[in-house]
Amino acid sequence: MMSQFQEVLKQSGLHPKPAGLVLQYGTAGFRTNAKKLDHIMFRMGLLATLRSRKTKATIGVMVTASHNPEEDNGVKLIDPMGEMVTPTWEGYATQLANAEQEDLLTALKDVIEKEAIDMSQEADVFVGKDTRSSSASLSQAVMDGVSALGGHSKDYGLVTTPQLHYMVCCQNTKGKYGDATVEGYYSKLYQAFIQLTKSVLNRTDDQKHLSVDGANGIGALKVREMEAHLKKELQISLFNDGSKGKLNHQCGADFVKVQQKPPTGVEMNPGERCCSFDGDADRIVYYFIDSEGQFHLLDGDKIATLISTFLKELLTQAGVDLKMGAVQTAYANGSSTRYLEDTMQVIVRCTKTGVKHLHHAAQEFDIGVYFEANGHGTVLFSKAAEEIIQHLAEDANINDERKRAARMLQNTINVINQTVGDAIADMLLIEAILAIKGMTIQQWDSIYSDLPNRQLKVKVADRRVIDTADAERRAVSPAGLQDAIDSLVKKYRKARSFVRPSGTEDVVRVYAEAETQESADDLAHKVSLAVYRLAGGVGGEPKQLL
Ligand code: G16
Repeated sequence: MMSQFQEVLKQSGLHPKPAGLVLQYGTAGFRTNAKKLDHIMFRMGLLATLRSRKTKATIGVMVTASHNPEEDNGVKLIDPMGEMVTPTWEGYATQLANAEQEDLLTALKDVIEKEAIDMSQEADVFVGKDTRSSSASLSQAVMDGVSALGGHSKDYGLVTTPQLHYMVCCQNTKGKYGDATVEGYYSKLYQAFIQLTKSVLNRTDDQKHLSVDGANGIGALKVREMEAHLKKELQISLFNDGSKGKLNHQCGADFVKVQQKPPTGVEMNPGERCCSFDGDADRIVYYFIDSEGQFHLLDGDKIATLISTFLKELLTQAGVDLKMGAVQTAYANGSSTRYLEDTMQVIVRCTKTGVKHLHHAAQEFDIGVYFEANGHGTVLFSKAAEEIIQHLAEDANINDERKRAARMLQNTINVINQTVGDAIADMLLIEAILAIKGMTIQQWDSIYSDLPNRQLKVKVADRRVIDTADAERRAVSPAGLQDAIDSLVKKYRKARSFVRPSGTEDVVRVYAEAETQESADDLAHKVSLAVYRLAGGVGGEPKQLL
């Protein structure tokens, strides 16, 4: 053990922490300019090794800054079942990240002591990275941290974030969830997709065609890899494949969702289905332009509605009574919440932003459909629900309709990545649902109409001055901010607005929705000004949208 600590001391000198730099484990791990992250990566390698010893399982470390610009990077830690690490360990991550160089060993020993970790235990860490130019050396720093503490790392190289979550889960369930290889991942997903769509006769090439914006990132590489498996049952035109454009620049799911316009670099014909991935392929949004050239976005809320409708119909056909719920955040469009609750009679929960929160809430249902409006989401099936469905699919005494529905539910379970939101898996599920229901993207879009909305960002000196409550729907500090928002909201019809500090970028996010786009834009602008004035805005007052 002594020599492990000596090795940590020696190696940490090669990954020094800039004195005084303080970073927080945010919505999805650490995230900032890549130049500030070398020591963080080394230390997360140390922490993942401890977590592996504590849980006696394989832990994942994904080097990515997802939707952020190319210059940034970040790290997401993955727990044994493929879920996010627990809040206590997020706290340790922050503690280790911020210990000054000379205090690192003390901070490390503190975690070992608090968690009573047996340092002679084996430790295994899976490491993956996105396509950012900084990712290679940063993932090496993670592996240096693992080896300094005597752990073993397995380098998966370039993978999407959800692929690494999947590998970790497969490894720790001893193959029950699938093979812990990229090939195993494709094979599980495409087999389920082919099973789901095989009963749909006479699909035209148009119906099988989908344009994918790969955000110039890892998702593009992986779509290419998977394409051959799909046997032309899905014909993909891939744009923004990274061959020329910059990662996430004017493209990708975040750009499309926030700007509410098509990405650059994608050829779009009226009525054609298109989708965008984000920088690490854990988010997806769909969209199309109509014959008048108008842009229509089908975001995470519309995806959740489509999937919930499909599952509910299958459950009815299969004749099983399982408790289904939907989980959203404050960003969910008011129309989507009303549709799910009033029309579909589905229980809806609202949590704080961050899939870790949604995932947790979704576990309370037999079937939990969780999606953030930004397109990050998946579906969770409880173990009991999976067993009921499996029994039914194998039951010789039920009629054909019930059996068919039960088998479809089984294949739906297999095409979904239950460990985390996954753009590729979600895309296959959505394509299968549209094919099975014989639905066009226009028909899907018309399930309900979104309330016009707007998202803005405000720069403040320290975004931590904003504190929120009620799943981020109310600001409790700074004083006067919520009152200002309340009195602004009253001036518009069907209006709602909230603000929250981002956990991935150094900004405060502002959301507003209202009956008209003009009102939503105006409200978002006025709330931004209130944030600027009351929360210490910097860099010039937010400008009115044109
Ligand atoms: C991450 C999280 C998402 C979250 C998003 C934005 O996404 O995984 O759950 O919605 O950040 O978070 P914030 O508003 O706090 O900046 P990704 O795709 O960037 O990893």
